[in-house]
Amino acid sequence: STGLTKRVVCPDGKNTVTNAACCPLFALRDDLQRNLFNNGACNAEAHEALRLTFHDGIAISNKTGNHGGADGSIMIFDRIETAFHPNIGLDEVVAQQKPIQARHSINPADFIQFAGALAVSNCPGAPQLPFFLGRKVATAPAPDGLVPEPFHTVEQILDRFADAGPVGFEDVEVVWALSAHTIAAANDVDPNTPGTPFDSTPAIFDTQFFLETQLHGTTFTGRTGVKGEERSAVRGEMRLQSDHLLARHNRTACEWQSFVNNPQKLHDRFIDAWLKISLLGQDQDLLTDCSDVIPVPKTINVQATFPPTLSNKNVEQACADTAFPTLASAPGPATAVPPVRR
Ligand code: HEB
Ligand code: CA
Repeated sequence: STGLTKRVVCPDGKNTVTNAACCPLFALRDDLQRNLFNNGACNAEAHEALRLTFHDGIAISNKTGNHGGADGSIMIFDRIETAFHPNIGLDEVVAQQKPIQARHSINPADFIQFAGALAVSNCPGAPQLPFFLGRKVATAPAPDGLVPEPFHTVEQILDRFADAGPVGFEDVEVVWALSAHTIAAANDVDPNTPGTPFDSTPAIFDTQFFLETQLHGTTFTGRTGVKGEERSAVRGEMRLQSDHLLARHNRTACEWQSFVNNPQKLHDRFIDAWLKISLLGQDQDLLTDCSDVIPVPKTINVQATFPPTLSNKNVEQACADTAFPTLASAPGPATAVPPVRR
């Protein structure tokens, strides 16, 4: 081997790829960037595209023979699946994405995962996610009950992930996958306060989510007593009960804490966990690696920082093995995190 990868020039005359089968993805990429992601932004639609990859992929169960997974069923049978409670809000996302899928030669299963990988690349600090082309598509909708809910217990959530696919997910992999909530907001948990983010930096793929969920909660941004919600430490932010509990449970707390101020680990593990989700129910060996169509995200150089007025003394230490890292606090008085606007 020469150590060099051969590249082919696509029919468009400007893009090069390692596999010619990936060439049509450039036109799709441009279409998505322009017409869904507001010219390559880490916007609400980008966040939602990532959420959709998870809700399509995770709907597979070892108990019932591993049918489904990342097979596009949530888009093909959208009237059925977007009516499932945990998929609340995804009807709008599918409605936005479907016409774009329809005008390109890509099936819904590949489209969902491609849009998600592209979406993440728009968020500064994110890893470049891999994308594989050639999924087989769903012939039936997924059954209800396979997508985790924010009011589920840690045991329920870990059991569900362990049951997803023939191999399933280990406890630590569930934590890795939840890095996604660093670029996320809730629209429907409390519909009175749409766009309430899970960390103070929903447009940046940083480690603030893991830090901020470990702080003592003091406030609800919207209503009090919403099912699946816990107090957050920062005004304007939402803490899901599931994230709160995973940050504190003895099966997951040390892994959770290990991501705080560790962007390299965040990258490496999120690539692994997300790739696994994106291939659930599929055979990777039958797919074509088109990862080189996904742009390299902008890099960031930030230290994890306690929000203004908060510090190490506000940490609810849950990992028994290792102390929480000592970090600086952002200066000034407490401020509210603004909502993510659509
Ligand atoms: Fe998630 C969001 C839950 C996992 C991604 N989440 C979200 C929400 C909820 C949840 C409730 C909100 C919705 C509304 O809108 O309201 N998750 C959850 C749970 C779990 C999860 C329970 C398990 C534990 N995620 C996850 C994963 C992923 C995700 C794994 C991927 C990978 N999410 C997500 C995102 C978001 C969410 C991206 C955001 C969206 C927006 O922003 O819109
Ligand atoms: Ca963030």
